[in-house]
Amino acid sequence: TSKATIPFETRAQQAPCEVSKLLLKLMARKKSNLCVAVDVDQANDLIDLAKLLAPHICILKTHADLTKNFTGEISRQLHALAKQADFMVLEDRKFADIGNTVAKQYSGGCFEVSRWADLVTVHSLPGDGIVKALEEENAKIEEPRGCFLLAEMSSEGNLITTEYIKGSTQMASKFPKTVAGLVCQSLLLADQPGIVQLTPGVRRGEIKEDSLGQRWVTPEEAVIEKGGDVIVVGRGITGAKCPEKEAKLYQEELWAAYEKRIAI
Ligand code: 5IU
Repeated sequence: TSKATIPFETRAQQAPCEVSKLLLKLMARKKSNLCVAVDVDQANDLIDLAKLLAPHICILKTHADLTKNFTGEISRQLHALAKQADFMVLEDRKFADIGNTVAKQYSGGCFEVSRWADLVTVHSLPGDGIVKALEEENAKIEEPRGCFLLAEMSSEGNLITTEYIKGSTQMASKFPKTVAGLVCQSLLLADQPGIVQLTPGVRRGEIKEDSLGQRWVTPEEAVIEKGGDVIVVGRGITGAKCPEKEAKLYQEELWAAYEKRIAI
């Protein structure tokens, strides 16, 4: 049976990756498969939005490098809020260098990502060393940590091929403790219930693309047709008049789609 029709609670029991297990349990407990991409310019807006959106999300996704004043104090606040309000933090860093460099970018530098992000995104392009680097760094941290490997992208004209996708899924299978899931646009590794599928490019309404190659599908398409477990919504929520109300709408619609999917 495909993982798409197995409830998150059941999948949690079968997940070899600790963060994946915790995430799947969190989603079931909170009835939320919504991840909001909070791509905002100012760190204080990031914290304000995190507080507002907290009840509706399973993951808050950051891009620390596009937010001004993203200091150690901000990351500590975010981390504390995540624990208190029961969500996870995903830094969408898309690491893409050799392992030795990524280890330093992940644990050190100006953001010290491994201190505060439960999860990070990483390109499979450089090969196994990049995941090995994260695995070694994670061994130094007490809290569980994991990553999402990029298998597919939502953007028009991206260079990812079927061979590349296959290579990424094989890499994910090689590091079951560290790889919590895949960022993808279709159901992959359907026989591995612990591999959580993160699907960006989702927006309610009539707008289907932006001027820079992003493509959006509806919440229901993302969950049912593409097999997305955690759905990433950015501007659909952060650009709304009332982000909190909008987040609630997305949460309800996404959860209903998930319930429909597991009933199939
Ligand atoms: N994101 C994508 N597509 C991808 C990957 C990441 O949109 O294939 I990998 C990120 C970029 C942005 C968020 O932070 O997800 C989507 O935001 P919008 O819903 O505003 O397009």
